Amino acid sequence: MNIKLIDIPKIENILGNIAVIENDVLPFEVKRVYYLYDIPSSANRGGHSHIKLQQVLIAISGSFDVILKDGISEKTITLNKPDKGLLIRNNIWRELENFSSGAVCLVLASTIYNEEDYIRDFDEFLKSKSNGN
Ligand code: T46
Repeated sequence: MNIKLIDIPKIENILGNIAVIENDVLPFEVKRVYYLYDIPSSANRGGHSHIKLQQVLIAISGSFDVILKDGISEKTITLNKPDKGLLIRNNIWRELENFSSGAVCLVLASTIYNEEDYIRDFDEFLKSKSNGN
């Protein structure tokens, strides 16, 4: 599956750590940064794929599960470390669930927001995969 866990370089210190993301850490130029916060533990987010957008998800605080589907296989990745980024390439279905209290999901995205880039229907997603996407 076209996903990867990225190690974010960090400077460790007994007074607290610093994680630094410069352009060479990511395989794309960041065009947008957003974050999900105040998320009820029962929430299911995501439930879509992107046609072109690639992004990296980081659990800046707390933890949550990311369920990934590429039309053939399925993987669940638990994000719970601020120095690990989950790279999700385009044409991968994602669902986010099991948010801990205080979880914050930081997202670094390769494009600005465009609703036309979303596929929000799973059957449509499967159809697009069978068409070679
Ligand atoms: C993803 C997960 C992790 C905007 O207007 N601008 C934005 O940049 C975003 C991200 C969303 N929106 C609007 C669109 C919807 O009306 O906010 C509403 C909720 O967005 P969405 O349903 O896409 O939210 P999530 O949490 O399901 O998904 C978001 C990202 O869209 C998605 O790419 O992977 O976070």
